[in-house]
Amino acid sequence: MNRYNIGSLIICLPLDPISEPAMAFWRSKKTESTEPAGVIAKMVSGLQKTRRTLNTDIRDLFKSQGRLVDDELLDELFSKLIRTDMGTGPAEIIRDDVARRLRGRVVQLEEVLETITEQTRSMLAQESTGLRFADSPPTVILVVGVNGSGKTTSIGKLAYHLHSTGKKVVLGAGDTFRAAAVEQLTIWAGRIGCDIVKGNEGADPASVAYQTVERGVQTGADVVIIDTAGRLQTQTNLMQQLDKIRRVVDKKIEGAPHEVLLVLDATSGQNAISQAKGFSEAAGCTGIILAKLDGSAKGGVILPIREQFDLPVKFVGLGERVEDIASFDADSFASALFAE
Ligand SMILES: Nc1nc2c(ncn2[C@@H]2O[C@H](COP(=O)(O)OP(=O)(O)OP(=O)(O)O)[C@@H](O)[C@H]2O)c(=O)[nH]1
Ligand SMILES: [Mg+2]
Repeated sequence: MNRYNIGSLIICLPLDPISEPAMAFWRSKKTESTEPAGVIAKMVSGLQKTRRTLNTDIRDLFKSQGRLVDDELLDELFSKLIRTDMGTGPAEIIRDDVARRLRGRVVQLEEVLETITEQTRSMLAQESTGLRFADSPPTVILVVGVNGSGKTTSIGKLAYHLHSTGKKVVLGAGDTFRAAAVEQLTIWAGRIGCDIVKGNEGADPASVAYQTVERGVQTGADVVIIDTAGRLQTQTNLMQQLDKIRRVVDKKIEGAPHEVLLVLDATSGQNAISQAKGFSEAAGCTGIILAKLDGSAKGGVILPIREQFDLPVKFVGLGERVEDIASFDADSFASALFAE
């Protein structure tokens, strides 16, 4: 049986300090939420920069006595929305929804925010979140993306949380281009206390991947996570290398890898979209980790990603510490984006 949810893994996360107004928003708007408080709090905290841009901008459009929703306001709202890198498509959908519901009325900021949040929530909704675990362990996860997007750090954070919920994890240092990459993953493995399989510098990444899965099987691991070197989606030979890794892993366990997670850097804004385009098919991606949301004022980029690709966002990266990862939840995300 497939299990899709690792929500419990997140519950144990320590909370970041959250501003009282932000939490008050949650208490008033999200009383129906079934999400653990940890996820909500982390989203609110991680989306601080994006929210600050949006809120200051949108708030500026309203006077204390409210404002008439007319073409002028709708145009201004549109230009504020696209500053978060959500792109024109989603910004148009949100603007048109506000027009449909509120045009011709004098409204307060809160009412517009509520409408926008609701629309964003439905645009972000996705069927599956969490990891897709194999019917019988080990579950094999391959992690891919461009240079510096946050692959190795995301692996460390994910492994830490899986490990802390009692899962036995083996890491594979499949980035054999640089000795430093192997070292970086080795440090994470040491910190977590999990097993790691390394090849020599320059070794075939596919053979490291194979050995890692083999180790996972031999040691009764629950999850095997394989790191890969950063590459551009346009580098055909390197994209083929990912294909080889997948084939080799499938030879060891039929149906593996069970997840191919594409790590996108939220600070790269619209570039993240071309990366998703290039990787999603060529690398057979099954989901996205959107890293560095905490450092980005462009968290809105998640909307075109959800709109254009049939790929669920599985996790969001919210910092560099081991606990700075949260499973993606559309409700929490949308509300955190527009929280006051
Ligand atoms: N603020 C913040 N920084 C992050 C996050 N994830 C990764 N980083 C930082 O981004 C930088 C690159 O992260 P890596 O994990 O090394 O990225 P990578 O994709 O493995 O890089 P290559 O292996 O060189 O392709 C590091 O300085 C990380 O600490 C995040 O969620 N938030
Ligand atoms: Mg790396």
